[in-house]
Amino acid sequence: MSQVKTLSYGESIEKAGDTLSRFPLIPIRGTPLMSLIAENFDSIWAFRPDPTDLLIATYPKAGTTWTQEIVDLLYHNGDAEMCKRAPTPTRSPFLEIFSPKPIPSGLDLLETMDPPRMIKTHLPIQLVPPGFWENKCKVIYVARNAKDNLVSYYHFDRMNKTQPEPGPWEGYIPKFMRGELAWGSWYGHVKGYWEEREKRNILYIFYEDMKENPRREVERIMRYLNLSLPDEAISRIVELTTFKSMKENPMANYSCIPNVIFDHSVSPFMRKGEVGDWQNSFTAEQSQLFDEDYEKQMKGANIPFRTLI
Ligand code: PPS
Repeated sequence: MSQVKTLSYGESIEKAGDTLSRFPLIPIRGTPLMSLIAENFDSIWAFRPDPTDLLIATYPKAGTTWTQEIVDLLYHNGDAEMCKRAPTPTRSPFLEIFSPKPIPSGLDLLETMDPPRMIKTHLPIQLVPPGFWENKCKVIYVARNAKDNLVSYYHFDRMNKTQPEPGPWEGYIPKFMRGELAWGSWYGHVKGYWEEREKRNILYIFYEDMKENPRREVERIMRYLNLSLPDEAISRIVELTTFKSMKENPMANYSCIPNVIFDHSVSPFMRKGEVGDWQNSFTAEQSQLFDEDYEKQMKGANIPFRTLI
């Protein structure tokens, strides 16, 4: 058996130790991606999913982990113990992630699993491997309003020691606006999936809706997956996926990733989980400049984002 399969995810990261660094971004068809992802992009593009596989797609920090947990619980009838069988990135591999060996890549992990698999991606729609569309896989896209998404990404880039240094907050906002962060433009990302949602049967949901009425959104996801769970199982899922429950759940809070990658003392992965937290970071002037640019970049898109609920 290879070393990849005998080490836990966390142990493999500890072993990779010195080879980890803040990887530079390299553009793939105009989208900046971490260098190891860019260098391996051909094998990512060639990935052939099973028709029963589910893709959970998001711009980074839009509610991926939350949705992964909801889906896993739906697949397992709300069985909390079953959903603690492994940490999130093992239960639901990250399609395009490549890290120094012996950390398994997303493709390595997927190879060891039987379908139906729950696959995470941050790729913009034009970079999603064509096999997903050819096999008519279901896709859940989670979108979060730009300002909260940006604040969350800023704190994540501070604590994730494999992504480029975020630098000071005031310089980070224009980088986001110009689409220079890892996985590129938020604006292009949310619009790309929105425009294709009907043609490609994508379930497009919003972080703010999940916060406002989690039960309604859990039921929406359940129906999309053609599942039908009893009321008490749905209530359990809502309870198990509150911010507080997930923050305390070692299999959902990313404490599985050692400090050499995620330094939770800089900023916890489960940071605040709120709508409107952007108001604590943006000055009035920053907010106005951001809004003016937003109007231009989102002109005609008509995506019903809410920055407050
Ligand atoms: S990643 O790294 O892209 O997969 O991150 P992602 O999971 O997409 O986003 C992380 C943010 O989602 C918040 N989060 C939640 N909010 C509400 N309820 C639940 N259950 C929940 N789980 C995760 C997490 O706290 C990050 O947002 P911020 O604003 O930074 O707190």
